[in-house]
Amino acid sequence: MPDLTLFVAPNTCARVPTIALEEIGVPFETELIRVKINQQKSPEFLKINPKGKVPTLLIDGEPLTENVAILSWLAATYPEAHLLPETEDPLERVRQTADLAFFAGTVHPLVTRVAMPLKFIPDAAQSFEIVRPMGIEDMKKVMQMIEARLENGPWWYGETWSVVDGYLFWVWGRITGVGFPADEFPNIRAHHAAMQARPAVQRAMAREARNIETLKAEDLYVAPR
Ligand SMILES: N[C@@H](CCC(=O)N[C@@H](CS)C(=O)NCC(=O)O)C(=O)O
Repeated sequence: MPDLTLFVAPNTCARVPTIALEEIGVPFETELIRVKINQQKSPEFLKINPKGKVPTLLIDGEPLTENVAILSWLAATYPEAHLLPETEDPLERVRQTADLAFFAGTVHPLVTRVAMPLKFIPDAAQSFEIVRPMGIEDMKKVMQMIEARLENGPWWYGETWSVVDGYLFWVWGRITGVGFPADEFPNIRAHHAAMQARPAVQRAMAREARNIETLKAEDLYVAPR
């Protein structure tokens, strides 16, 4: 059994592989990165992940980066956890990769615009009055597509839960936490509630809550706003 350590920070997309690991039920450690002091850009961390990002998964001490890769590796290494629907068909398999890539490559950058507009324009008024509202409008179009897909839910793959649902869970929590209008999306709201009821998700969120407490005690917590 490989030794697994996941570098994480609260409220980030590292929540997705944390959920995946909790669903698998394998022992793993999380290593907290202190984003407020840019620990992800420290020389020590850049030796592990030169991109300076979480999540980063150490597998027997060797780093694997990028959510798409981490989640795909976990799904392939622990097939009994059914992180992705079983298939022998190469086309179906890459369609699953496309779904993960959609969240990583299309949805995640929109999350950044909605949730962290100061990354685009350091002026607070412009960030919150221009960048965020424009991001919300673009995000609505993506969420309308997801809302329609979940008509055949409750999950992304219908009756079958997958780690793609973990990705949607992180996105929805992140954007609604900063004012994205949830009312127009009843299927996604139901999806979120169903995710919150999963014991593995509760364990992942409890890990995150402990990390938030650690950061607060060090005065290093950056609350979403
Ligand atoms: N393409 C990467 C993106 C990872 C990413 O953007 N992580 C953010 C947190 S959600 C991060 O580490 N931000 C810190 C920084 O950019 O300094 C993936 O999908 O894993």
